[in-house]
Amino acid sequence: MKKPVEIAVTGAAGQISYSLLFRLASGEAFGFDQPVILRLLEVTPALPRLEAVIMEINDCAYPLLQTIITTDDPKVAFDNVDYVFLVGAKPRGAGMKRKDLLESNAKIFSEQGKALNEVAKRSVKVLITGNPANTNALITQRNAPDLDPKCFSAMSMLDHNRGIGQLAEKCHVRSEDVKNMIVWGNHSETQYPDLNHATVEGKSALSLVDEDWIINTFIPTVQHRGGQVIEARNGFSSAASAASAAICQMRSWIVGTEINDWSQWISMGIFSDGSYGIEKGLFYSFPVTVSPQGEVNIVQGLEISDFSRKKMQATEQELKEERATIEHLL
Ligand code: NAX
Repeated sequence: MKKPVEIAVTGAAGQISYSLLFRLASGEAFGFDQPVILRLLEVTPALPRLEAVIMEINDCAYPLLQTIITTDDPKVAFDNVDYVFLVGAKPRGAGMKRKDLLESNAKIFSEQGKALNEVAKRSVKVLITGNPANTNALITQRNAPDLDPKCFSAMSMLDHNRGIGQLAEKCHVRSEDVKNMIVWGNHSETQYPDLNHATVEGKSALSLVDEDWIINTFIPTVQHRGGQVIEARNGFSSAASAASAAICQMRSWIVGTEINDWSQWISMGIFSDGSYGIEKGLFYSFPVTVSPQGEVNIVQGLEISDFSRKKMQATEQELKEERATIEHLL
């Protein structure tokens, strides 16, 4: 029997976690021979609601699940932890300005960054899903100066998978026939889903779909998909697909992209090293490959058109503006 891995999830009583926790406990994310310990963080008023989720997890009798720890203290949740899903965040309330949302989440993620810095394993992998995910990743990382910036990534996998889904549907193929999708930039409506390097059954995507569809249908559909889901679900945001994407991104980060069925490249919001002229230190979504040892490498040498360059710069600019809003908390 392998030694258990310790997995922390924040926002554990929320919508995304209601899908995520069961899949983590079943072995889907870390392997069907890998025992797990779940360390669940919630705000104090939500702890009773979390108890209901735990009752249901226990009722599944998952063989790999060793222990569940629940807490409202980040230092308890992150103690010696191997993997962290930062899902919990404050939602945008009615009439709330984006600046206020950024600030209130910045406080949450700076506290959690400090706790990770103090108590997490030095090899920890932290996936930030709570919005605004890229800027929350920046805040978490900057508040954890003793951890390697490579320990952090912001979730782009949902946008990446949305792009694959749209292209597969358009070309009447299975999602596994689509390779080398890219989402550049911020997890927001400025993100740039890029088909210039994508292939469908080995053929260039550009030879199968026309420019008008890419510009007027594909790009806006992927950019605004989150809003469409909220409208269709009467105000509730994507949950099961977000949990699925979190598992895809974390699993790819652990086992590497070579053995993935769904893509050779994935998109990850990572600490920019300056590739493609993107400012160093921003958490920006790049196309990456991951080695079987978990080393993330930005795909280099891609030809970037003028159209793409403008889109990549617009989403970079938004990230700089978000950073300026919360600069005092870094
Ligand atoms: P919910 O509002 O259902 O759940 C959030 C949970 O977080 C709540 O139970 C709340 O009590 C908890 N929470 C708040 N502050 C906390 C803190 N300081 N410590 C621990 N827990 C805390 O939201 P849900 O639908 O689960 O979405 C969670 C986050 O994911 C949101 O910020 C949402 O915008 C974001 N998303 C990100 C996506 C991405 O691709 N990066 C896509 C889906 C989703 O929109």
